[in-house]
Amino acid sequence: MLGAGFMARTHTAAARVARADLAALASSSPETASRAAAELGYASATTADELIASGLDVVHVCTPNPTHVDYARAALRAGAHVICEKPLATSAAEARELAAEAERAGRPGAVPFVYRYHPMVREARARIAEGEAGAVLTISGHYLQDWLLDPGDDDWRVSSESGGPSRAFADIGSHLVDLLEFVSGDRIARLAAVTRTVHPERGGRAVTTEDTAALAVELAGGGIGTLLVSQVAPGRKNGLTLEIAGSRESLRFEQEDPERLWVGRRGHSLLLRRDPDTLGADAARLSPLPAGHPQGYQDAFNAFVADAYAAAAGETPAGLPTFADGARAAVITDAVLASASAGTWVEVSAE
Ligand code: SOE
Repeated sequence: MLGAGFMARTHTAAARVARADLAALASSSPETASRAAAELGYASATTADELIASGLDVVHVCTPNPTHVDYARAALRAGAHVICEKPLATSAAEARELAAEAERAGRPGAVPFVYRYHPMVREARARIAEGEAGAVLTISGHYLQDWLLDPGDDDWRVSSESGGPSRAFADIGSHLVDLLEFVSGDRIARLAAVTRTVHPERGGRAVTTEDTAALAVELAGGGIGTLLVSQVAPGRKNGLTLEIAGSRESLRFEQEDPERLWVGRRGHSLLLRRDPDTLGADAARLSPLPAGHPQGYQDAFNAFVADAYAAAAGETPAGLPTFADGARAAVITDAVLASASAGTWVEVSAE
């Protein structure tokens, strides 16, 4: 494990469920590493270089964004399977290079776009893939949080040096566009974005990264949509919502209420609840608990890590987000920044 923050804890809990041998943890200082290793149950605390050189099967990269590429590449070259937090890189070019190298190494990596692992997301995806929902006409989505609402709120992601040029979009917009493309089976072909930095100063430093982003998108398949991303939306903690209107049904998924999927129809609408006995195979596979026993964020994370380990062992689990998907989100992030700065629509490369 590289890192000792919230994501390191979440990955570790999932690694335990997958019966990983928690070999070593490294962090920004020896003190933090020793404390976190003891708290989370790693056998040793070490430095990043030693950890990578020690020949582990899997390395989890949960460090600040600009360090992802160097650590992931070094771990890959040392022979490890790498699970790297998003954004995979702070530019599309670097993310693509890393994804290509991982592909060549035969270890395509994994990026925790974990909302894919909610069973009701798989149900929505299956309804579109199997034609039940019809052709995708419109998409509306938002991802709203409030943890950076006040000018006094600060974090390493706020500074472009320690977080990268995009903040709100790279941090949470990336999840939203990954989910949109995963569920719809379609791709964003063009977009127009507006971004705002609501607080130009935080912690005595000038802020250049965005607090909010609003997008209009066109899909390759002809559908159109709007997306809103904010880290300054009062009362919204982790409000990711995706609504897709097909020509026969609408589908609405809310991350904070992940046991349900709204299926809108002109005649009568349905509110489906997660029930492995009645859902499709993909949704049922991700339902270790029976109906009526709510699953949530950590369950999705556990399922993601289990699949990433299965891929490391040579299996091909359905819907595992790889470095290629991390690179795709980085391509869209670059397009958002380019569009916002030029004030025009931009084409989003298909790769
Ligand atoms: C903070 O914005 C954060 O922890 C993101 O970094 C995660 O990706 C998201 O899942 C929850 O919010």
